[in-house]
Amino acid sequence: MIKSSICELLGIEYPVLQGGMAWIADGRLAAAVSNGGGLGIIAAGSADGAYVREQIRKAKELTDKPFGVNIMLMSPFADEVAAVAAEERVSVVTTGAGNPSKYMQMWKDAGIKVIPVVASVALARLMERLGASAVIAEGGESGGHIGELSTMVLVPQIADAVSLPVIAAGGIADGRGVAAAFMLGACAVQVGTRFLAADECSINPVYKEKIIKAKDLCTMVTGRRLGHPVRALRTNFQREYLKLEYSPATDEELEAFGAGSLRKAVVDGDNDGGCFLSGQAAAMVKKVQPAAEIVRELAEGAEPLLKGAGEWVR
Ligand code: TUI
Repeated sequence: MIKSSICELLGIEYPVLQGGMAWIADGRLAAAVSNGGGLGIIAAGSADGAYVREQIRKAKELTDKPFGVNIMLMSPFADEVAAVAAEERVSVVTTGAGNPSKYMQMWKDAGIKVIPVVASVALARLMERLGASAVIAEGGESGGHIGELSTMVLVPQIADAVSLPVIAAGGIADGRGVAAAFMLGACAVQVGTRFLAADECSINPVYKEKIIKAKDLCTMVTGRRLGHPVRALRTNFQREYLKLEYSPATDEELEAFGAGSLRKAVVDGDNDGGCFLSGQAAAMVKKVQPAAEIVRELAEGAEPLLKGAGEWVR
């Protein structure tokens, strides 16, 4: 059984967090992951406070285990959702796509453990100074909004820079990834893409099938021109978006082209107008299965590898 300081800190059985996937990670998925011994996380994405409160209450009905809420800091509703998380006194808040400094004191006053996603050493250091409980070092293999560095180089640098527990994310989809993350200095992992194929993940079946069928080169990054690089499955829509980025189209035209595309993927499974966010690990996701089974396979898959690591030393 893999145990680390994160298990005691968060009150969970396995050192596995589910990523806060916008439009996707709802109360149902979060509760299923938490019931499976990991930490489920509800994603606020660009939703308003009422939606997030509803999902928190749903999760509370479905589990008595701890779970978290992810605040996407570029959201126009970030202030509102940050307050809802504090009012509802969720166990954990994770943040993404920005610097959460202005909310830290409010969350800490509510007794919430704050775990920001960081994509740089500087932000990790700042978060430690402001009282974060841990940080998530998320590499560019991840789906959705990404930073510059890959998991392999980001995790050890963050682990060297702070004395907080470090949670590795980006490209982790099986026990090998978990074991590797521990070797890089992490004491837990955050996994998104593999949970897209959880039974309890309510995305359109078309999306799940695309993940299961994905091959190694099936993701690509768009959005660099507007300063928000995003990794998604390589579809005709993504190719068209990329073409537009390198055309004389205005920023407004570009934004209009992408508007609503996350919803179209998640809700409608719209092959032509949807943006199917996915990490590079999609090719390692082989089947749809219960979330609890995914949590267990991730943790138990790492055990023999970590135990057997001595084999390399003479
Ligand atoms: O946030 C994510 N992944 C996301 S958010 C999202 S919703 C979205 N919708 C439309 C356009 C863009 C996003 C989909 N996927 N992951 C966490 C993450 N945070 N990755 C990278 C970062 C990050 C990057 C820079 C965090 C902080 C940062 O620095 C901010 C600063 O001011 O220092």
